[in-house]
Amino acid sequence: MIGERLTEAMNEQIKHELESYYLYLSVAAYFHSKSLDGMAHWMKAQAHEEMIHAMKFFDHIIDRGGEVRLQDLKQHKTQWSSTLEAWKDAYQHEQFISDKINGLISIAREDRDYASEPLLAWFADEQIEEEATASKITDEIEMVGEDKSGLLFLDRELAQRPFPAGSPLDPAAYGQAE
Ligand code: OFO
Repeated sequence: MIGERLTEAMNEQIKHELESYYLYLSVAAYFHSKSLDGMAHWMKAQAHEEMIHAMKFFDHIIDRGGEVRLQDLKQHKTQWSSTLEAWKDAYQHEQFISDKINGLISIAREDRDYASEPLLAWFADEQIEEEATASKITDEIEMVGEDKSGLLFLDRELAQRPFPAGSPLDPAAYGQAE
C-alpha cells in the first residue's frame, strides 16, 4: 500500500499535470487568436499528453490502495506578449514539472516505496524529452525572430504533430476541421 506522504505528493502532481493540460490549452487558444493554427494544434496534442500524465498518477494511487483527492487548478494566463514568450513559458513550465518529478523520486526513495519506481522512472525519462522539445522549439522561434516567413514555416511544421488515436482534443473527434 502507498504511504500517506507519497499519496499526498502524487495528488499534488495530478494537479500539476492537469494544470499543464490547462496551460497548453490556454496557449493553444492564444495561438489560434494569432492565426498560428499549427502551433495551436501542437499545443492541443501536448495537452492530450498531459491528461494522460495526470491519469497515470490517478491510477497508480488507486491501484496502490491510496485516496485520490482532486484539487483546485490555478488560473493560467490567457495572453502573451509574443509567440516567443508563450513558448518560453511552456519551456519554463516543463522545467518546473521536472523539478516536481525529482521531488517525488526523493520522497519515494526516502520512504522506500520501491513499487513506484517504474512509474517515476518513466516520468523522469519523459521529462528529458519534454524539456528538450520545448527548448528546441523555443530556440527556433528565437532564431526566426521577426521573420514572418520563418514563423509561418515553423507553424506549418508544428502542424504535422499527430494526435494520438481517439484523442478527444482532435477536432476530427468532434466533427470539426482544424
Ligand atoms: Fe506532464 O509533462 Fe509536460 O508538463
